[in-house]
This record gives sequence, C-alpha cells and structure tokens, in this order.
Amino acid sequence: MPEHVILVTREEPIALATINRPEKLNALNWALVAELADHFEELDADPAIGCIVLTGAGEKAFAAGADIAEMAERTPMEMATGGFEAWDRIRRIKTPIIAAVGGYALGGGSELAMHADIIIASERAKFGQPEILIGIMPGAGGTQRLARTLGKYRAMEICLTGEQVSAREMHAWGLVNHVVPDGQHVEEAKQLARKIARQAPLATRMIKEAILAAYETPLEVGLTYEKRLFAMLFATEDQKEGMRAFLEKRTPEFRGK
Ligand code: CO8
Repeated sequence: MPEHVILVTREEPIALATINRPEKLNALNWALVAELADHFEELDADPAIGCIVLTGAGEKAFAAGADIAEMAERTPMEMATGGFEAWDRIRRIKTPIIAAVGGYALGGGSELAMHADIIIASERAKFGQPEILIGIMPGAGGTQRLARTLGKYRAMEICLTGEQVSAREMHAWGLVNHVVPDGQHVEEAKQLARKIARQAPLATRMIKEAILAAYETPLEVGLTYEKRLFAMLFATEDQKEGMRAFLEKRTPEFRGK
C-alpha cells in the first residue's frame, strides 16, 4: 500500500488539506501530488465545501520542491509524461483554494502555492525557484506564473539566481495576499476561507473561472466571456435570493442553486 501523505480535515463549509511529510520538508513526489489531486477533486465535487485551504505540516516548509531523490534518475520521457497530469488536475479545480505558507515554498512548492487562488504567508515564509542550482528549471508553471504576476525582470532574477525571496517582498510584488505573524497562517487562511465559503457557490466558481480566463484570453474575448458568465448567474436561485435579501435588509441564504 502506498503511504498516504495528505491529511484532509473537513470543517464545513471549508476543508483543510495538509501535506504531511515534514521530515522531508514536504517534498512533492509524484504519488503525493496525485493523492492531493484526488482529494481536491473529491472536495470539489462536494457541495458542502466552499473553499479549500492547503498547507504543509511542520514549522519549516509548505513544500521544499519536487522530490529530488525521486527525480534524480528520471528520463526525459518519464518527466514529460508521468508527473504533470496531477498538476493539471489541480489546476482545473473549480473551488477556490487558499495556500497557507508557513515556511519554505521552493521549486515545485512555490509552483504549488501559485496553483492556489490566494496566498497567505507567515513572516518567515520564503519563496523561490532554486531549480537552476541543481541544473534544471521550473517545470510546473514557475516561469509562466511568476512572469505574469511579478513581471519579466523579477521573474528572471528569481529563476536565474535561485535566491529565496521573503514573504514581505512577495507581498510587495503582488504574489502574497497577506503576511501574518509566524504560526498564524493556517488560522488566517481558514478565516478567509470561511468568508469565501459563505458566498453564493455558483458565483464563487464563476468568478474563479473568469479571473483565470484573464490569463488565457485577449481583453475583448475575456470581457465577452465575463458577460456570458454574469448573465448565466441570473438563472440561479441564489441571484434572486441575494438581491431579494438586500432589498428586504436581511442576510441572504445561498443554496448553490
Ligand atoms: N527533495 C527531496 N528531499 C528534500 C527536498 C527536496 N526538494 N528538500 C529537502 N529535502 C530533505 C533533505 O534531503 C533532508 O532529508 P534527510 O534528513 O533525509 O537528509 C530533509 O528534507 C531536511 O532538509 P535539509 O536538511 O536540507 O534542511 P535545511 O534546513 O538544512 O535546508 C532547504 C532547507 C534550504 C529548503 C534545503 O532542504 C533545500 O535546498 N532543499 C531543496 C530545495 C530545492 O532545490 N527545491 C527544488 C527542487 S526541483 C523542483 O521543485 C522542480 C519542480 C518540477 C515540478 C514538475 C514535476 C513533474
């Protein structure tokens, strides 16, 4: 039986997924990423869950990268075909995901954090793409997402030097939403997750879909796409309930319909 390294706790309407391999700084082997994708898909299909928090066990790391011991002897064909499917499955999760980063988020760990929709980091968290230091380059979206978020010049320096970047710097550069005191990253992320999970679920998912589409489309196409999703929400009970509740000066009760 493979070792299970993802712990999931449901605290409806949110769920907490923890990468539990602290003795290896939560290094991401292929089975681990596949297990994470399995859990995320299960939570994504569960109407009781409105937001997912992802973190790493232990004080030192969110995840210190892909597992170098596992990767060291892989062939190009194995790398090209074997490892990426699970990352793509994570990329397609519709429920909002918040990464709660308490320590190192390096290489694949930084890339995994960037698969999330919001990043909360502890003061001591460190981000970086140290692949260059071991003779490779980012492979799970690092060059693309850093370039889109931080711009060409910062992305170049981070990927070409492998140097670590503090949570504060990443916050100033727009990658980290909030920097919180050490040890409070999970609590703060859960609090934000609860706020998101209280909203109308269909609208929440469509907002995520529309914002992610902004990375793929020219503005004209994105605006048309947004208008279509916006109009579709007028077919939902939650739209009627949300607007009625506003007019009746009460709190809406959303049902995800
Ligand atoms: N892979 C495997 N094991 C790791 C990793 C890793 N990425 N990171 C840490 N570990 C292990 C160490 O080997 C050590 O194990 P042991 O106790 O058995 O010797 C244990 O975790 C603790 O680590 P350290 O003793 O090194 O802890 P330190 O506090 O001294 O250092 C660092 C912490 C600076 C984070 C250091 O561990 C380090 O540099 N780690 C490697 C960081 C790195 O290079 N990450 C990038 C990896 S490549 C990558 O992520 C490519 C992504 C491609 C994704 C697509 C895949 C399909």
